[in-house]
This record gives sequence, structure tokens and C-alpha cells, in this order.
Amino acid sequence: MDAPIRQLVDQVLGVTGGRRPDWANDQAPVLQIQSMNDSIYLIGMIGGKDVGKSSLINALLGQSIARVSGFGEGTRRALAYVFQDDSMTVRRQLDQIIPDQFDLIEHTQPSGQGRVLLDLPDIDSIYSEHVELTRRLLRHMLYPVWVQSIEKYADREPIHLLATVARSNTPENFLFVLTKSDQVANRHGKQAVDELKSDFADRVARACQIVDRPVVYAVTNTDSQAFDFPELARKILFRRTPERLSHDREAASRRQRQTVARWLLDAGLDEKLLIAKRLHDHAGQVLVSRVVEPLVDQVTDRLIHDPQLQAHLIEPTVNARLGYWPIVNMIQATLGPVLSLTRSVRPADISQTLAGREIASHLRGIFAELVQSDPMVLTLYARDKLWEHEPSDRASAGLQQKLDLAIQKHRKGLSEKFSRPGFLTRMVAPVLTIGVVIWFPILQPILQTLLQDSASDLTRETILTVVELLSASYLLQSVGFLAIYFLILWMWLRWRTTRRIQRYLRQKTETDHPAAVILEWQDQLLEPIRQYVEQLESLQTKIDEFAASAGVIRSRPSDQAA
Ligand SMILES: Nc1nc2c(ncn2[C@@H]2O[C@H](COP(=O)(O)OP(=O)(O)OP(=O)(O)O)[C@@H](O)[C@H]2O)c(=O)[nH]1
Ligand SMILES: [Mg+2]
Repeated sequence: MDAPIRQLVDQVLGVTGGRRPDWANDQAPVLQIQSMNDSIYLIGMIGGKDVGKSSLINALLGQSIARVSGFGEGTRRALAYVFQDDSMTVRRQLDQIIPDQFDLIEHTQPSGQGRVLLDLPDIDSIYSEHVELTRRLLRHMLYPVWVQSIEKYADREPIHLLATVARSNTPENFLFVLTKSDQVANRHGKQAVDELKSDFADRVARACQIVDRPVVYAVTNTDSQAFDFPELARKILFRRTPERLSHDREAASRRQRQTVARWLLDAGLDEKLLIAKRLHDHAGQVLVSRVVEPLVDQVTDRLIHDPQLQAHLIEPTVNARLGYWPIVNMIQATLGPVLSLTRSVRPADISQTLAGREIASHLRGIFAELVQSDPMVLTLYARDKLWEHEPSDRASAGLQQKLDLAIQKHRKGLSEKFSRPGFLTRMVAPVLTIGVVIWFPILQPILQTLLQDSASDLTRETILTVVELLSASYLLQSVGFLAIYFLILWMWLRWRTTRRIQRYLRQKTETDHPAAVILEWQDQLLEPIRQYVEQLESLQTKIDEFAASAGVIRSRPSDQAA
């Protein structure tokens, strides 16, 4: 299997915790297509004890190269029949796969170039090393010949191995042989052989999970002309061109990919994803209904109705705005702090408790319930066990900090927007302040005297007026008037600025609202589940892409029910 496919399988196993499929094990008899030699191919006899594998090799070659035995251990080493030019390469290859466990016989027939005909030990005897050797070779054998004798054809072991091998190689590359047909034909006639062939073909089709029954060749190794022997010999011995080899390897590779794709689609990831999404939704709903929504309401409500919090937000802006008004700014500087002193507030106080309970305690309750409802939460929140004291306190403190920052930002934003009055106000402000101070007590009485009197009395009257203006009683009267005037002006300006800001605060959009950080905080709390969902989704996408490339279609739930 390719490394990326292997990785995909591992990822799915990591998520589902399922059992590793047989074909994904390192030692499984899975065809290693990538490591195959381009021009050399293995054809090996795979079958149970004494079925006639060695006899079949001899009969095919018309000479006795393999040792035949009706009892005892039988064939225990692999025997490779190789064209002489290929022998070096084949020896090197076999040395890597089954070191010291093979013999090599060279021949000089060019028609056998590239082909390695293998006689192998049985796959069902008491000798475990026999099976091991054959399984190892199967990892490199493009063309296994499945040999069964007529008396043993219903044995389960060979069929089981066939089923495993057929997951990584296509049955089109296989040949199926029933040996010792002479024994049945002699006793029950030729028709009995045909019936057994047909039944064997059914079993093979089931094992390989194919619809069409494969061809089964009935032979007797003692007569190379009887039954299907001549046709079988042609099928085994014909020379595979490079094109044919690459076609057959491609077919095997497709089969492997289909096997993996089907397994991936059936691995239960859809269900995991569904459960994870439900968990995410459920956790979100619980958090929203029990903490987030009430908290947003609480913060919003206090932003609008709590005079202390409002003063905290608005006071700096009022200060800055009134700074543009001469004299009024002095009153603000003197009296403003006195007002705001009574209104000191810690903004974080507004989110420490909810319905008389600490936020952290709400969190602990919610996450303890989530753990109960889905143990997956234990894994996802392994680093942030929100059902425990320390992590939930930390999460709650994080929210306080966020809100503090948001309110500070809010305060700054207001100040940026409102602290500088418009051009007209800045023009009018000196007139309404300094102008008033000069006009009413000084300029207006002098001008009045100047305009009332005739030119001859001008100097004297004017001087008299100035003297009057400087009298103690007049000064007191003027200061009294101005004090009242400026106090009223200060109060009016404060009221006007405050009202404007409050009006603005009421129509503020939600994203600017300090309470928006509570939603952000909620997302953060749900992050582990969201990441898990994302991980599953991306795995799902990869699987779907892989399945599509392998030509395997996901069966819908209705199909499965059918
Ligand atoms: N009647 C009959 N006997 C056969 C046939 N093929 C093999 N035999 C006999 O079956 C016995 C086993 O034959 P082998 O060729 O050694 O069988 P094998 O599968 O190589 O056996 P192991 O290497 O031990 O697994 C021998 O006595 C053969 O003579 C056949 O087609 N017909
Ligand atoms: Mg043998």
C-alpha cells in the first residue's frame, strides 16, 4: 500500500478506534506493487498439502524438477524455475524475500523470459513455516495459481487465504485449478467433475466478492492431455508482454484501492461526524441558554441602565468636550472629579456572577453534564477540563479580562467620536464664555454711557462709569451673575453631551457592543469540539475523494437498509 493510503487508514483508525483490517498489517499477504520488478513476474502454486502442486509444475514443464511426495513434510523450500538471463535478478530478489529458503533452476527457453515459475510449500499443514514462506512470496506474486485437489476442494483454509489475497490483487490475475480429477472421473464419471468445478467456482466467487464465476481448470497431473490441462498450460505459460504486465499490475492496484475505499467508507466515520456535530450543537445550545444569553442581557442592561457604569464610560468624553469651553472647563475641572468620585466602578463586576452564582460554577455544571452525555468530551477537553475548578476559574477570568478590555475600548471609542465638538461650537464657545465676561459687566455699561451722553460730558461720565464698575457692590453683583450664568452653562453642556452619547449608545450596532466578546468567549469554549468536527470533515472529504478516484460509490443509508 502507498504511504498516503496507509496514513489515511491510520487516521481513520485513530478516530474510530476500530480494528485494523487484515490487509493493513505489515505481514499481510498484500501485493507490494510499487516494489515489483518491471520485467520479472512470479507465477506460484498456492494450495493445501498434497494437492499436487509439485506434480503440476512437473507436468507443465514436461520434466521432473520438483519433488513429489505422497506423505511426510512434502515441499518445504520454494523452487524457482527461471530463464538463465533472469537468474541473477531473481536470486537477488528472492534473497530479500525468503533468504536461504529457495532453490533456483535455470532454463534456456527464451519463451520463459521474465517468468518465474514457483513450486511452493503447502498453506494448511502443521508446518507453520510453510505457510509463512508462501505468504511472504504472495506479497510479490502477481499471478498466484490456486491449486486444490478434488478431494480437498471444500477446505476452508485455502479459501480464507484466497479471500485475503483477493483484496489486494484482482481475481483476473488468478488461475483456479482442481487436480486429481481422474479420481472422481474414474468413480463417478466426467459429469461429476463438472459439478465439482461449478461448485468450486461458486465458492471462489464468494471469497473474491465477484459477481461472475471464474473459470476453473480441472486437470490430472498424470495426463497432460486430459481434461482442461492443455488450456491451463497455455494460460500459465504464455509470455506476458511489458504492456500486459503493466495492465495486470494496474488492475491489481485498482483492486487494492477499491478494497481500501470500501473499508474507509464503511469505517463508521459518517456516524462519528454526525455525533460530533450533534455534540457541538448541543454544547452550544446549553452554553447559550444557560450562560451566554443571560450574561449578554445582563451586560447590555447595565450598559444602558446602570448610572455608575455609564458615568465610567461617558465622563472622560464629557471632560474632553468641555475642555473646548473656556471658564466652563475650569468648573468641570473643579466639580467634575467630585461627581465622578461617587461613581467609581469596576467594569468586571458586571460579569462575575449570574443568577447569584459564579460564572465558573455555571461552566463546571454544564461541562460535567456534557461529559456525562458524551465521554468524547473527556478526550477533547483533556487539556482544559472545564468541569474542574482551576480550568473553569481560568475560563471565567478570561471572560472578565475580555470584558474589561472591551469596555475600555468602548470608552476610548466614545471619546474619539465625541470629545471634539464641531467647528461652529468651537467658534461660539469663546463668545458665550469670554464674550459674556467682557460684555455684561464691562463693555455693555461703558458703551451705554458713551452712547447716551453728549460729546462735552464724555470724558467725565465715562470715567464715572468706570469708577462705578470698579465699586465693590457692582463687582459682587457681576460675579454673582456670572457665577450663576456659568454654572447653568456648565450643567447644560454636560447634560447635552451626556444625552448625545447615551442616545448613540442605544443605537450601537451589535459588533461594537462590549457584550460581543461574550460570544467570542463562547466560541473559544467550544473550540475543541469544533476542531474535532473539522478534523472529521476533512478526513471525510479525503475519503470521498479517494473513493471517487477508486471508482467506489458511497452507498446511501436506504441502499444499506435494502
Ligand atoms: N491421481 C492423482 N494423483 C496425483 C495428482 N497430482 C498429484 N498426485 C499425487 O498426490 C501426491 C502429492 O503430490 P505432490 O505433487 O507432491 O503434492 P504437493 O501439493 O506438492 O504436496 P506438498 O508439497 O507436500 O504440499 C503424490 O503422491 C502425487 O503422485 C493427480 O492429478 N492425480
Ligand atoms: Mg510439493
